[in-house]
Amino acid sequence: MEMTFRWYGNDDPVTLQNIKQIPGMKGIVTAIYDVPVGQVWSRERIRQLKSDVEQSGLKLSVIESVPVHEDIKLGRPTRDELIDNYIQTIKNLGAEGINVVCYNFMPVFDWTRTDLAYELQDGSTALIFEEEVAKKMDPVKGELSLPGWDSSYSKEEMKAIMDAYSDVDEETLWKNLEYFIKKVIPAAEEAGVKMAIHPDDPPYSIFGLPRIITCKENLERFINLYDSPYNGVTVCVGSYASDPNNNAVEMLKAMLDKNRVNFMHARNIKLTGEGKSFQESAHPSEYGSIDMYEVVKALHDANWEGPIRPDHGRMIWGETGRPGYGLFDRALGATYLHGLAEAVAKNAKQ
Ligand code: DNO
Repeated sequence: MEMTFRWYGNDDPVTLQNIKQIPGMKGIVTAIYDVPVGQVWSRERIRQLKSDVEQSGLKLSVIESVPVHEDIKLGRPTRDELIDNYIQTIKNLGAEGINVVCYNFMPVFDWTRTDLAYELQDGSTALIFEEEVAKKMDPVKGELSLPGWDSSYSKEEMKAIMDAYSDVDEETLWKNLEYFIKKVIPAAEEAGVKMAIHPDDPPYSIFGLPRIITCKENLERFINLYDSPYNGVTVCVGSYASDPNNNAVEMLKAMLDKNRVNFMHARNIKLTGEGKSFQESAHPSEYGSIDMYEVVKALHDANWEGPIRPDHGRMIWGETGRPGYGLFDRALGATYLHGLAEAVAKNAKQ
């Protein structure tokens, strides 16, 4: 595995030098954040990003994300032009030597939590999701402030986009995803860029919106939309495990068997036992519901060599910053994963 770390660009309070100093760190996961969704990323901008990263001695390993315009997810007539732009961005990334792109197909909201700074017993704060609280939230009333979605929607725009989705059920979303995949993957193959769809987080419908990248069966359906290793997945074990019906390790193994794991997100969550509610926890197995040893072992047993990153961290030691994306707890997560990998590899040789 190649250990990587997400970096939000030159405005990120976590610097490339901070990241470089984390033991075992090899690569950066980042994106161009100021090109509006739907427009082409120029080769020049990609080259600039790559050179910024490489100056730190790290590699630009993964783009997370090239976002998919809502019109594509909605299947609107404008989608063809937007898909052409998407393909051009993928070609430009490939031409600049970038080989993995993470994206998602979640309507309107990316990852969603009900509290971004819930105080755990040890005084650290974590991201949590409480099913009952989420059920009472109404995005149209402007009640949400979440890190993963575009807060630039005005109240009216939010209402319009939520209304637009009232006609889109899961099957329609599948059709729109298939349309996108069948155009994008052949171009990605040619460009040498492995696509890696991120799970819906949490992996079930929220606010009445359809969500489809959610469970083992749907992952199988997804990879069968287009049979190619370039049509792969990001296995985010924390996202999948937040549905108590999922076995994230089994899902990972199934995707490894099919050679479709193009990117790994490794973080832990603790199901609280109240429906689908969960709290994000420190990475080690003893704090959460996921056995991280089994995750790393599955990757080792499959001789998997792709990029992996620790995912959300808690806020510890007084750090403030972007929810889930501070330096300290993610760095601890990375060294923990690195340690597990060394132990699993050495043990296998004995
Ligand atoms: C959350 C992230 C997601 C992910 C996108 C991929 O922390 O894992 O926001 O980047 O869903 O498109």
